[in-house]
Amino acid sequence: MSDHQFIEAKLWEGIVQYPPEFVERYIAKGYWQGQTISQFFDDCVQKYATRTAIICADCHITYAELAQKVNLFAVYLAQKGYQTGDSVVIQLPNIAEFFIAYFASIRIGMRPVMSLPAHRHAEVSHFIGQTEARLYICAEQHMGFDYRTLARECQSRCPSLQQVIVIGNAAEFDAWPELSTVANRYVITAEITARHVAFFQLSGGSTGTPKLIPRTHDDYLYSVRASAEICQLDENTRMLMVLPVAHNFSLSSAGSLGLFFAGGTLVLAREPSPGTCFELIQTHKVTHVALVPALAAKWVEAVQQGARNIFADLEVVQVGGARLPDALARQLIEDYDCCLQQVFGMAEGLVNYTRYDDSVETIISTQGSRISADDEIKIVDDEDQELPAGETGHLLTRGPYTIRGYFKAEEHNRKAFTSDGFYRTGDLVRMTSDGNIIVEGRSKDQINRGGEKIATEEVEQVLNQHTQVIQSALVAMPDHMLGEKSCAFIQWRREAHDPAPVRLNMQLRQHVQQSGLATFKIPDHIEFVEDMPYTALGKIDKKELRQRLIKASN
Ligand code: AMP
Ligand code: DBH
Repeated sequence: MSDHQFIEAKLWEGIVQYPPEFVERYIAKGYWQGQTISQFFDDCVQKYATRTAIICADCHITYAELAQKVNLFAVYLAQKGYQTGDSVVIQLPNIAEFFIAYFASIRIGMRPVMSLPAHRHAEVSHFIGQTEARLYICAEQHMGFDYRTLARECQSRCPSLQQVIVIGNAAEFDAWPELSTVANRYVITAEITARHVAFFQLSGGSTGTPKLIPRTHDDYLYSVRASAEICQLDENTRMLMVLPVAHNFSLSSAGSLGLFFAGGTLVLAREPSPGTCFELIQTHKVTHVALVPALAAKWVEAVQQGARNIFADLEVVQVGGARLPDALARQLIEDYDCCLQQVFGMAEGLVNYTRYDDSVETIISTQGSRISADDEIKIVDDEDQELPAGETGHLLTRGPYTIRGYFKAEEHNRKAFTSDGFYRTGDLVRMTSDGNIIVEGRSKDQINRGGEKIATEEVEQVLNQHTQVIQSALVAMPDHMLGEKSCAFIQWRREAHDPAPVRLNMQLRQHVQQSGLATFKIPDHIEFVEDMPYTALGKIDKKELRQRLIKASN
């Protein structure tokens, strides 16, 4: 096999490709333009060179300066011996280095994995293991957590990992390189096409481990360009980035990439508190911000308590990631003069937006309509039969920027996709006569904790490993701020030296934390039960458990 064939084979390993007839169609319709993310970035830089791309703390970076840094970091990576097809896990807070690392690694054909700051060693080592990542890039600390401890854990578990780059005090690891000392050489752009996988997004998923989502240059950039247009971003847009930069919403709906496409300025917030963010909005005359409902509720609370009504200052406030309660939507629009846009999306692909010229009622009560006329949407019953218009059912989708399979997950893919390539979103929705989607619930076994997704099975597996747990069931518990929190029902084993459930309660939380799962996966509440309720099929009846919680909260 030649070198080229070898790399080609490696690039497609574990990836489900789009069937040829769809490739042809998406190209013919102009959705897939054959542009790589590196070429896209170069175009942005050429168009907007002297404009400010990023504001991070006191640092203002123009597009040209960003390009220079990206180029130097790409040279550094190439000199370290990284090659096309190598993976890198990037786990950074909202700082400019995220974009340098992202664009530079893509430039040399590496495939970044978009880890979130909340992930811990269980998730990060899984990402490294799945992609055989050679490099992990993190910050020394963020929100009181020391990522070097996480790096040590991953190093001991992941044989593929060769280098860790730490921004800040690197301890025994490599410091982020002083880019001014890197020789300014021309990097040979990787020989990849726009059809190749550019990077891996992540999904909350609903089974064991978070799933890796392979996104190609072509499909991702289509969603970015189309989103920038729908959101009407331009050179005067000043977008505050509050949610984690790596999240699909933040990156592409329309997000930072949409913003760069339009030539606007990105203002990075290190943390999402109203104190920090309201000041940034005022200082930098921010026009756009994207929030999850829980954060929107927190900001409303701050305004109610006397903070300036920031919602009226902004041109657009996007809310997505979890169902925005109609009442909060109405409050934002009617009481706070907010120009609201609902966004219902998924890292697997499909994104829906309410449009600026939709009626107020549409914006309040729906999650918007699809980006593309070629986003195929089916609403089906339990037997995959399409339902009559207006009825609630399972949302299936296929389209020019929706994946055909998770990375290296053959078995899971058979369940998560239909045989003709529709992605089973796990969302229960209905569609209004004018094509807007209303999210009514979900059929996947997942908890949406203020936009952070918890696959219940992943946490249950960990809980079940505790010696005093006979079995466990994690279910959603209504919460007025986060929408949902998690409650673990535990059937427990009484032992001779029985610690009271109070102690066991604490032990179980510690147990989940020590297993290295993201902190948001630690159960918010634990209920001890003598036995579980069962369905007719003998499975734990989670519906009944959820109902108990709702009853208890009334
Ligand atoms: P993920 O697959 O992890 O990227 O998460 C995407 C999921 O988040 C969707 O399938 C929905 O369950 C949920 N989601 C995202 N946006 C919204 C929204 N605006 N309303 C309700 N649920 C949402
Ligand atoms: O929740 C999500 O994953 C999400 C929400 C809004 C998303 O991926 C997106 C927009 O692109």
